[in-house]
Amino acid sequence: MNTQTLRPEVIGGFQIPGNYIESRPYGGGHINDTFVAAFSQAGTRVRYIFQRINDRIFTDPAALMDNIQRVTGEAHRRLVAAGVPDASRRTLTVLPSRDGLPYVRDKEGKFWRGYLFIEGARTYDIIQNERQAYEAARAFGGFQSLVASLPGQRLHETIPDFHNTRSRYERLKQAVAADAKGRLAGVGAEWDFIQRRENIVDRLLDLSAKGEIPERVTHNDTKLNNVMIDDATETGVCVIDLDTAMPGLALYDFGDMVRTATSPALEDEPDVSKVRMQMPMFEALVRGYLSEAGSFLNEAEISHLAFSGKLITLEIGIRFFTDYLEGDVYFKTKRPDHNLDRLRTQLALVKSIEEQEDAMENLVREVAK
Ligand code: ADP
Ligand code: GN1
Ligand code: MG
Repeated sequence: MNTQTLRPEVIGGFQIPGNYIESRPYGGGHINDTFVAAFSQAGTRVRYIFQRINDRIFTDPAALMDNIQRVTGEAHRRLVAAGVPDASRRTLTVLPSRDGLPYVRDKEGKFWRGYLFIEGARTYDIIQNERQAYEAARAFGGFQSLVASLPGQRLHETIPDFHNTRSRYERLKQAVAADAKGRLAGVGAEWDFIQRRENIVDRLLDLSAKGEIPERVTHNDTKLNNVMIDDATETGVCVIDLDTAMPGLALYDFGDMVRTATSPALEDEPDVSKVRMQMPMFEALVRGYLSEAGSFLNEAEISHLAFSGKLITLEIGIRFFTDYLEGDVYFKTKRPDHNLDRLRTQLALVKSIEEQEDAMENLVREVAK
């Protein structure tokens, strides 16, 4: 639940024509507080999204919004240049404040941003069919393609070492050693499972250090529910949640799609027997992603697509585990063992991927030919 409300002083700080009608909390993200607000513009009801940026997690919200403005501005320019008629529905549009800034600050100094509301589309927490998997992956690949040659300085790192799996592992080790909430006794099997896989945490970092896989502008949070799917055409219309759009590896983005769009179970499903990597969904992800990204990815990237799914699933499992041991201070939780349930689904998915990894790799080779 949002603990915040959207106050008039915040709404009034944005340049929006017409009259404010109403607002309510919206969406189910783990980090920010999101609201939808309706305005009357000469009799037409128009909606906007407002978000309070979590400044405990994003310590430099102005730099973050600078990234988002640059990325969405570039995407919009490229879409218009390509003759796409509905460019403002294909990328987020940041609302300017009355001072011309990409955010408004409230009385407590908290940062709020506004976006045009993408109408006629929605996000999904569970993948419904192969078509959706294809479309979601195509949209995230398309996003990488749109920002591939972003002009100007390197983007700010809004969270340093965000996908540094080694440092995520080391932080978990510290949380295990501290066992601040006395929770370790109940999760020994999970800790063993992760320790047995320490040998994979450096693999992409090593390839990157050797220059075999390049740094790119990536999204870094390519959950299925961060892409809006059109209600009528079922195409992936717009990639959202750009807080972590920054320098990264293309494989982090593909890996998080495998994590969130191949299993028929929710990320926090308490019954882990429902969790599994479904090959038809994986195939659709590979085809959709390569339809956009195939032209710029190198061979090392393509040959690690299957591996990236396993790695990122393990990495996010490590993060849920760390948060569980530290007392649920990072991810929003709705029940006492919420992070534990999340941890267990991730490990079940890693296991399912391992059981099918050879077949996944063969499939990538076939499709990439
Ligand atoms: P979080 O970082 O908390 O996950 P998101 O940016 O993903 O927040 O937004 C939460 C939800 O709000 C999304 O899943 C989506 O349903 C909705 N949403 C976000 N931005 C828009 C938008 N511009 N238009 C319509 N819906 C949006
Ligand atoms: C968070 O904001 P949201 O819910 O899209 C998290 C991601 C995790 C994800 C796990 C900034 O994403 O890194 O993969 O939860 N975002 C941040 O569901 O930490
Ligand atoms: Mg989100």
